[in-house]
Amino acid sequence: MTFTQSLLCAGAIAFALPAWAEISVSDAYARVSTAMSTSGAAFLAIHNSGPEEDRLIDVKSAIAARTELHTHKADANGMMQMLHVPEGFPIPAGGLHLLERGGDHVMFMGLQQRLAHGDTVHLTLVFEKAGEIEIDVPVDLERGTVSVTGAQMQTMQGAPEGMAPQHQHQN
Ligand SMILES: [Cu+2]
Repeated sequence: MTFTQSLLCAGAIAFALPAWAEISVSDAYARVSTAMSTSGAAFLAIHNSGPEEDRLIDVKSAIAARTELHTHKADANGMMQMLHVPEGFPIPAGGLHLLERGGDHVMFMGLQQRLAHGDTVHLTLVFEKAGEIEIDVPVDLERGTVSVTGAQMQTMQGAPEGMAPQHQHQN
């Protein structure tokens, strides 16, 4: 056993599992609607195996002027609009929260590089309790819309004209 492994074992015995170890991310991918897009989005599933709720409160990346937590909401006319959600999203104890097409998502605004299929986006997720978790997100332009909310959004929205141009990304 190495010195580092000994330290890790000692830590695990002395303390309860730290909050960062209870948060995990799966199925992350990012996309842009066209090769020339100046904005894009990332989607992922966040799992919380701990006994307490946590909250995704911010997100950071170096690839865009602004990286924000967004959601979609229907306005009075049934048009889907994207909104910045500064308070973030709760990750329930022993549960998961999905960031998915047509729903909550990570938004890249003012992309400083073109994103192509197969590229990797480095993303920092900031949690209230778990702190910062860094992940590498593959750009996947071939992923279809499979979620129920995504399908509903397509139906309600009809055409993508409902979105402000600087906000537009394909869902
Ligand atoms: Cu958005």
